[in-house]
Amino acid sequence: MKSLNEGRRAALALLFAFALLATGLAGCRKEGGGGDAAGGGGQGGKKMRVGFSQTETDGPWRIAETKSMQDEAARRGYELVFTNARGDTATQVSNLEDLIAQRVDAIFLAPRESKGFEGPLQAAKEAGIPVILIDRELEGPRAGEDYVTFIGSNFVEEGQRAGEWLAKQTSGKAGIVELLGTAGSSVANDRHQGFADAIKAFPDMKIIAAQDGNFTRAQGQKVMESLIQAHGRSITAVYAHNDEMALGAAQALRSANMNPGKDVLVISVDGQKSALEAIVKGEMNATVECNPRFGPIAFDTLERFKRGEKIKPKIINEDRFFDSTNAAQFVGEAF
Ligand code: GYE
Repeated sequence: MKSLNEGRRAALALLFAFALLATGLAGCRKEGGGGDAAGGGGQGGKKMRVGFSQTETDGPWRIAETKSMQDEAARRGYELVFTNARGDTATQVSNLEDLIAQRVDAIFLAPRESKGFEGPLQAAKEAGIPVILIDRELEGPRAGEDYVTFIGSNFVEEGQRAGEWLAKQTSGKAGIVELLGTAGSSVANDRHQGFADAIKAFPDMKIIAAQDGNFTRAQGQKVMESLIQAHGRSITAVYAHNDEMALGAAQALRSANMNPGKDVLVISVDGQKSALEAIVKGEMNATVECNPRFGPIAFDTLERFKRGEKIKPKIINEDRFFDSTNAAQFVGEAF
């Protein structure tokens, strides 16, 4: 009996010691400023450090994406280590190597191109750093194996919606200039594919020329100027893979006295404020939304992953469609 009592006492003492330790730890966490509720508090109260590898910072879409990630990190008490690849895939690979060497707790990656990231993904895996893809996809590496998941839009569907809209507006007859996004990006491939599929059934819808405008306004304008020289009035529609290129093309059309929005229909993707304004003015016709505000869903997903929840291989954003019927209504909330 005696020895049993002694055993009980020892067990109680142990429990008490654990309880003390637990309250002590909880106190520590609060001091760290993060804590479980905020999500940013790591073990021992340290702020979680999360890397964000951005492709470039040009244009409203990238600016809105970066801001959304920074705002959400701050709101939840994370430290966001931001890197900018300045539109160069090799730079982005070395940015990732730096983030891994710094031992960040997780990485959000917006990959410029769909290939060439096998090395850093492998290194991240070996270092035990989870990687979440946002906004663009990779070809080859597998979700749940080489990275956690992809969060973004369905780019094939965006292209399809643009193609279907144009087919309807033109009753299946158009001479189309297609301005392509960054060569080698999953977005450019998929937005082209979806559009091509949608117009396939219309023999009088022809892509007269498809050229790389690298998602920038300046390049969109320049490419459009030379295509106007080459094809003139046989161009009746422009499909641009993003609004910036569409706005550049609209400028080139105006300079050539070809009315964008009227003589030449202009449709693109993104839904940025200046595009919606152009639609309201009748200088552009429509844009398929591609939401750049990744912060909340990106951090939610990271926190779910950290809690051990099962994460789907793809998390697809719902996108809207803007044209003259609703652009004015949404211009205020656009980026
Ligand atoms: O449409 C474009 C940006 O990767 C989905 O890249 C993104 C695209 C977006 O530069 O404007």
